[in-house]
Amino acid sequence: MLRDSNIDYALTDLTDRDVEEYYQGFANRVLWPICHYRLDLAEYGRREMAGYFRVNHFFASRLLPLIGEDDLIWIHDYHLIPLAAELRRQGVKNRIGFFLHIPWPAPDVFLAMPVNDEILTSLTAYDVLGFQTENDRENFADCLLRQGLGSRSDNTHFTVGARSFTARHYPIGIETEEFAKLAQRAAETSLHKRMLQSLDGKGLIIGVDRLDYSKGITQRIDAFENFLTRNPDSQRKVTLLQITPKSRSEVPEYEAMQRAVAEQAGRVNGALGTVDWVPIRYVNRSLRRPALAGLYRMAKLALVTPLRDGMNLVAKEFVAAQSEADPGVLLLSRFAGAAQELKDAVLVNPYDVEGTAEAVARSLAMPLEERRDRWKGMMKALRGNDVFSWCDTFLGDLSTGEQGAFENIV
Ligand code: GDG
Repeated sequence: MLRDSNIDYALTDLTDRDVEEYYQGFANRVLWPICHYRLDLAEYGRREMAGYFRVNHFFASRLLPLIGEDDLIWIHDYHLIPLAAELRRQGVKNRIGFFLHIPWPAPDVFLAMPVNDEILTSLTAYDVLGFQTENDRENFADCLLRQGLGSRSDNTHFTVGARSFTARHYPIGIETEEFAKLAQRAAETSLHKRMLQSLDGKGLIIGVDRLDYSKGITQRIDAFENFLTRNPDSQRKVTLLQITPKSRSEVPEYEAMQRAVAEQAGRVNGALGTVDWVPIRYVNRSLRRPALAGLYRMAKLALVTPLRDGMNLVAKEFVAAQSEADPGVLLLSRFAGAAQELKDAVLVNPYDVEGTAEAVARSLAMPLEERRDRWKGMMKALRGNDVFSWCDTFLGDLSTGEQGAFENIV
């Protein structure tokens, strides 16, 4: 057990086999691609599927002795979908909620996954299911009903046998005010001054994403190249800083992508760069949070163009980091959950490289008044739903309702 201020962390070890089958295997080579509409990348293996359920069973048995009678249990994300069903089997009657941070795909995609019934049935062991957007909740409901695994009395209430549960959307927020203050303070640091100096008057465009195929990084670089080629006057006037910390390097698709993005950035820089101007600065490692906040604030434009994203917190952080007097523009994929709330962003289809390039040109030329109007609209949304209200709303829903045994899972 590890204690940090008022939080106790219970830690447990996994074997190499567990990590390979459960985490790298089923979670990241089946569920992640399926939920991001990449059927082509999903690799099903019986061993990995069994590993996923086995490790969730193991987590449940480790958690069991720590659960108090009145505890609310809130489980997060796709690695842990079967955890409630495992806890129910071991006799837990507490209220249990689940929040899915990633998208829930359309039924034709989800139902292509071999163990889709087991995954859907496991979800019915929860009392409250949370999704990022209404679209995700509706996709989930369509899957459940299409498979005949439950019935629905209204938008949010579902019944499966003797049990009922609710499924709602709870768009996740950020610490809006704290992030804004962090960005304001960052403008005073020496890193910030050095960065400004190195830009030498050129406009900064920023992209920040974990290295992941769902984030649309290669399409974005194509769009930026297209923008520079069609707008030669902008060459030498802007620089794209793409910050892309490595992630999941043990999974082959990620390793290949690491090479592909570095080569692509190198090719664009070779083709368009000059002795004193580099179009793309590509940083393949993580920055400290205050530094990141300061860079967001310095940027005239953020390119947040995932092909599919549950929410995308970078979009929200970028907006919160802007100065009211001279805010930058957010160019946002309509396939990010954040697009449902940030309607004042410049919304793009990231698959449309030329359309995105045109939107870059429009955003860079946007008059101050329009930038301020859009920013105000987006800040209103971020203040109205920050991470604290997200948490309170979910836990409020989880704490109201009956405790009950789960009878359908055998
Ligand atoms: C999943 C869902 C959903 C990134 N680079 C650095 C850094 N970051 C931070 C960002 C942001 C976070 O990582 C990334 O969050 P996202 O939401 O953009 O994306 P995922 O990691 O894929 O998160 C997503 C999210 O869960 C929450 O529900 O929005 O849809 O996929 O906070 O700032 N932080 C630091 N240095 C970096 O270089 N310090």
